[in-house]
Amino acid sequence: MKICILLPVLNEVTNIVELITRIENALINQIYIICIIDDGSKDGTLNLLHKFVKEQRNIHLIQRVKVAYGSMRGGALYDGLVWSLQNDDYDIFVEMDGDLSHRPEELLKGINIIRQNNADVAIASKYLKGSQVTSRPWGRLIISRLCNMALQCLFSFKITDYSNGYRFYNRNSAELITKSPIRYYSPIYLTEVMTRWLLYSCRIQEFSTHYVGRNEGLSKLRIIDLIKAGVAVFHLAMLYYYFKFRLKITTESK
Ligand SMILES: Nc1nc2c(ncn2[C@@H]2O[C@H](COP(=O)(O)OP(=O)(O)OP(=O)(O)O)[C@@H](O)[C@H]2O)c(=O)[nH]1
Ligand SMILES: [Mg+2]
Repeated sequence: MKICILLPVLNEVTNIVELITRIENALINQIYIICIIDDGSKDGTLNLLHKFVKEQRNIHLIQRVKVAYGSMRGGALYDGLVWSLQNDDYDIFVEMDGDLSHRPEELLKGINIIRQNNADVAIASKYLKGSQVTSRPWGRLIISRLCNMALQCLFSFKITDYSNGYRFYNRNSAELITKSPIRYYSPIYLTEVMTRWLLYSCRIQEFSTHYVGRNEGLSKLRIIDLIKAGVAVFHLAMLYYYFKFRLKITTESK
């Protein structure tokens, strides 16, 4: 089975070499590509990435231009996904961050859930028994916990972690993302995609993870991202219940 890892990066010079090396070590004997989407890093990340591409490591680099002030991580993931769906017959898609928060050593754990068809979507959840979160400031821990509780109330209690971007899914679930327009290309993209998977009754399985808070490099998350996310969540909830209602009507009238 062919695996495509979608990796959005912006100014991750201190992390990228270690991350790629650890991914390569974790995926020995697997058929995979790392699709890196950079939005104009200015700290030397791009030089390193060009070097990797020249060395013919399993890397495809997409270079975009950052057009918004806030984080465009969602848009980067989306563009990487569109490229991967159009350019090869990948079976398993992985989303992960470029700041070493998501440990490459857990890649096979998520990949095998999809490979064995135990689920359509697998999520590394920070909030399961057995999970661990280290090096994360208290403030971020509390915000993340509260946001997830609110999202559980709005959408589904089946999911414990809506905000961790360490996710694995099969081709059908990938195609659901590009099937109709996405409204948010900011970090709330993760929640929008999750609502779509819930709407289409994808089989979602979470597994325990060790999340390591960012040690190196600067966070790209701005206060504006949090404000935008708060408004977006209510918009997404309205859309979710509207489409859920429409799907129910269509199914019942068949
Ligand atoms: N291409 C692209 N990548 C981005 C952008 N913003 C963030 N990223 C990347 O997306 C991933 C997640 O971003 P982070 O800044 O770590 O966000 P976070 O994990 O919510 O916040 P921290 O707790 O500070 O780590 C990292 O690999 C970033 O480099 C962006 O605008 N464009
Ligand atoms: Mg991070």
